[in-house]
Amino acid sequence: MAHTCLGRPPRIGGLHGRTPPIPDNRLMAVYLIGDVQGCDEALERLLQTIGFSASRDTLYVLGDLVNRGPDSVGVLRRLMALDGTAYCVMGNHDLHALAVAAGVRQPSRMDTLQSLLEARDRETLLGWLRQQPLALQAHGVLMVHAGVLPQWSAQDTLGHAAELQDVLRGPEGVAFLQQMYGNEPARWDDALTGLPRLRVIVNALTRLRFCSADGTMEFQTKEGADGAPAGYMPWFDVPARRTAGDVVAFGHWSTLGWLDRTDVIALDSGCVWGGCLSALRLQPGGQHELLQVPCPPAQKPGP
Ligand SMILES: [Mn+2]
Repeated sequence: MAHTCLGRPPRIGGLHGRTPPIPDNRLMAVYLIGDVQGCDEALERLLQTIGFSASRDTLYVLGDLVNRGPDSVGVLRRLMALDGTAYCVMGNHDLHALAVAAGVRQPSRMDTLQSLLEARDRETLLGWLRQQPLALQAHGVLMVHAGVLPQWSAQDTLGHAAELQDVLRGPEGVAFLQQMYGNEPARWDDALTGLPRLRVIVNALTRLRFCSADGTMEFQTKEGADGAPAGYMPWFDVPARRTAGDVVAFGHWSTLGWLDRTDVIALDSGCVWGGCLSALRLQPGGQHELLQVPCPPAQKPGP
């Protein structure tokens, strides 16, 4: 599965390797960045390419900061150092890293978390990761790692994310990480409580790709949008989903690639697979600007 950068040709540097000087008087910029997955060298190169200034610009990173790539420690240290400038949401790989570090989950064959687990500042890095939210709304964009269920408004999404976040940050956090894994229940119901409720929330926010018209989630299929199994569709194409009037940005879906619609922005362009790491510069009222750097493959697709 060879990936190419899917977006429009970058206007600054990037693929063509020509980086014109960034004028000092440029206005503050807001960027969304897709799945970094431990590719710190690519993240550093992307920040250089966009002329990122910590004193002027703001970054939003859409989850899966760690794992699969070679340098999760570097990514976490870099983003931690950008406190107040970079804002992150957690993805499934971030939660998996917390579960493995807590000793409640075995590492999987493709994990590259060992250097994080052995880092001298591991508790600081993991403690910081555990504090990251699962949804954010800023600059008119609702940000999650994977998806939003059709029954949820933007306000509901933030509320449900906060419920989960409170558990993860609290004394029950490790117990939840242990019980987090599982695909059931597959459908949201306002009446859900306890673990089943948290399961649906975590699965929607960090793993969702396809669901049915009634919001039943499907987790087997990892193909692009046209690979929907019978009766299912990409979550953002469910008719009358309650966030249809919002802008929702997400990552997680490398086979979907880069997508810029008026209602959804998808930014996982497969960095860790040898695709690109993408930044989207938000242009309020105008066309967003996509900036990408190509990445060496850190993983081969598994069987
Ligand atoms: Mn993911």
